[in-house]
Amino acid sequence: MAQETVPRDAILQETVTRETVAQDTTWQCGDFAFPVQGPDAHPLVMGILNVTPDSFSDGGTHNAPADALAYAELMLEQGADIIDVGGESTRPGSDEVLPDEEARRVLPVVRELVRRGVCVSVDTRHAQVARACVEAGAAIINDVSGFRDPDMVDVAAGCEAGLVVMHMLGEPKTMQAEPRYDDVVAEVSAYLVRQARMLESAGVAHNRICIDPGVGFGKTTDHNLKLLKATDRLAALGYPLMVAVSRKRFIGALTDVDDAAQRVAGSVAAAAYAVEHGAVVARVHDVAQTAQAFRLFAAILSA
Ligand code: HH2
Repeated sequence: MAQETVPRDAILQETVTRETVAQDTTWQCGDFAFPVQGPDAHPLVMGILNVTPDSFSDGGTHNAPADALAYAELMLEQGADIIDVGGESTRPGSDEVLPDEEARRVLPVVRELVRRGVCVSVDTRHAQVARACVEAGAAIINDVSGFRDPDMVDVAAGCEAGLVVMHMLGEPKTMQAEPRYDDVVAEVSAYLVRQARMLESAGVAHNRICIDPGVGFGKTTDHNLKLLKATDRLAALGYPLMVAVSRKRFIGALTDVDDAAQRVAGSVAAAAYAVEHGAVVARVHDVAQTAQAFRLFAAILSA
C-alpha cells in the first residue's frame, strides 16, 4: 500500500503538528454546512441505505428504488441528517461490483433524494460512480478506500462535495486474512492525515474533509477496540471524525450475538462513547435508537 513508501516518523511528526491546529467550525458538503464545533454543533446521524442484494446486515431489504426511498424517508423522520447510499457491499470477503452495475443501483435513488432536498452521501470506491452521483447532486463522497485512486482524487478536486476518507488495510476480499499493525492507532492516524493532506494539495478545502478509522476494515477485534478507545486522539487530528461501527462483527464477537440486526444496543453504546470522546458523525443502521441516545446525551450535557 502507498503509505509504506512514506517514512513513518515524518508522518507522525506531521500528525502531532496538526493537533495544534484549530478545527474548522463546519463540515462543508456542497450546499450543506454542518456545524461540527461550537454551540450549534450536534452529533450528525448518517443513515445507511444499502441498495445491494448482499450487505452484511440489511442486504436485499430495500433494493427496489421505491422501497429504498421509503426507507430513507423513515430514517429522515427518525432523525437522520444525511443518507448514505451504497450499491456495493464491502463486507469482508466480498467481490467487487462493476461500476456500471453499482451506478445502475444507486443513481435512481440518489437523484430522487436530491430532488427532495436531502443531503445525500454516496458510499463508493469507484470514481465513475462518485462522479455520476455528484453530477446528480450528491453532497458527500464516502470512499472506503480512502481516495487511493487518482481518478477519485480528480473527482473530489473537481467538485464541492464533502469527503469521507476511510482507512482500509488492503481490499475487502482479503483484508481480514491476517491484519497486522505495530501500532494500529499511530498507523491509521498517519494514513488518514496523509490522505487528507494529499486531497488538500489537490485543491480540496480542508473543511470538506471528514476522517474515519474504518472499524472492521482489515482490523481484529482488539484493533477495533484500540481505535475506539483512541477516539479523542483521532478527533484531535484536525478533521471531523466519523464513527462507523454499526452492527459490525466485533460487536457480535464481544457480546455473543450472531444476528447482526440484534447488535443495536452495542452499536448505540459504541457510537455514544465515540461521540462523547469527540466524534461528530455517526454512520448507523438504527437511526431512531441512535438519535434517541444522542438527544439524551445532549440533554445531560446541557443540564
Ligand atoms: N462500513 C461499511 C460501509 N461503508 N463507510 C465508512 N465511512 N465507514 C465504514 O465503517 C463503512 C462504510 C460496511 O457496512 P455496511 O454498509 O452496513 O455493509 P456492506 O458493506 O456489507 O454493505
